[in-house]
Amino acid sequence: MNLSEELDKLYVDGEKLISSSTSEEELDRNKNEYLGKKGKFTAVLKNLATLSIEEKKTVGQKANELSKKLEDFVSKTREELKVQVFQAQAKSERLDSLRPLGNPQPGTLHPITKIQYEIEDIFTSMGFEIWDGPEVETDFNNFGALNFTDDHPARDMQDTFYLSDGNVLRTHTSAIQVRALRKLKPPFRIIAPGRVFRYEEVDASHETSFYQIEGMVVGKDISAGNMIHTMEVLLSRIFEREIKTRLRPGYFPFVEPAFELDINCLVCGGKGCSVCKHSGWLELLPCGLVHPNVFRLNGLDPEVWTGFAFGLGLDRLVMMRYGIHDIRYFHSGNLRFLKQF
Ligand code: FA5
Repeated sequence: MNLSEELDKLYVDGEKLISSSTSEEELDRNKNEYLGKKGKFTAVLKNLATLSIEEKKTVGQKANELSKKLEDFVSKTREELKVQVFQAQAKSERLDSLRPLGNPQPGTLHPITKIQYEIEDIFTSMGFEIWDGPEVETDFNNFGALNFTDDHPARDMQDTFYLSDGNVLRTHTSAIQVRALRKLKPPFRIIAPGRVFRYEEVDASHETSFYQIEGMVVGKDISAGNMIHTMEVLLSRIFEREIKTRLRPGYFPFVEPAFELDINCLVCGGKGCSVCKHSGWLELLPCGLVHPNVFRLNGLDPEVWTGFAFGLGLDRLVMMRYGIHDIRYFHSGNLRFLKQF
């Protein structure tokens, strides 16, 4: 066999081996056997030295053509292999959208969210609008506009997280009263649920971050009687049973007179426990008639307008509703706790 015939045979054998490859790795190995530095084509070309100049030219050209042709064949085979691998993968990994999921773990609403939604429904059915405000508030909206003067001792009633820019993490949802008073034209009724923050020592009924629902009604001739009636409607609809409450005088710079509405502890039935600090009663719903200074500070005439406001402690209400004996469960992320609701 002369060199030219040898090249023809090499090509045919090479093509055969290459087309038998079943993976890209195998293809690379087979390609190397023929076209690599130590491959069979290179070996043949080393024998060119033994030929005449004329033959060198024709055989050299042929060797170049055939090795180029084999390169093309390798590329074509590589593309075909890719398609085959993809098709096999697509077949074995097919998504069956109708296959049952096995053991799905659906989420549930957090008990605080659930009761918040219930309270929103109760109040919207009484014609209240739902308001919102930011958790980072100005000192003025959180305190100043609510009749807390700069040196007012009541500022210390709520231990405040101050931010370096002079703003505060709101200590109560009463800051949203201010926003409503400045935006809405009376008469109006709003509730404003939200998260509030205080630098407090944590125990069974105190958290550093908890939830309140603010309520405010502004109109003409609004009385303490209207306020107490609204509180009673709320509590009877939330608890769906007879509950004992008591009204005590309270103190807040933004309402006058101010009241504390306490609820007979439903965790211990009034006998005394860690939630009610063994008193049988729990502070739940401070409220009062809007102080004339609050109207003045927010651009309304106290000779014309009257109103009441309240600030419900939502976490504590939820504790009473479900008999939860420690407020720290709410932020615990404990699934066994959360799945009960
Ligand atoms: C206030 O925050 C007033 N802004 C409420 C108010 C609004 C009064 C409108 C009058 C008119 P107080 O600091 O008492 O008040 O908090 C209100 C309620 O939030 C409490 O009755 C209690 O239920 C709840 N609360 C207070 N501190 C905490 C705490 N650290 N953890 C959980 N709940 C709390």
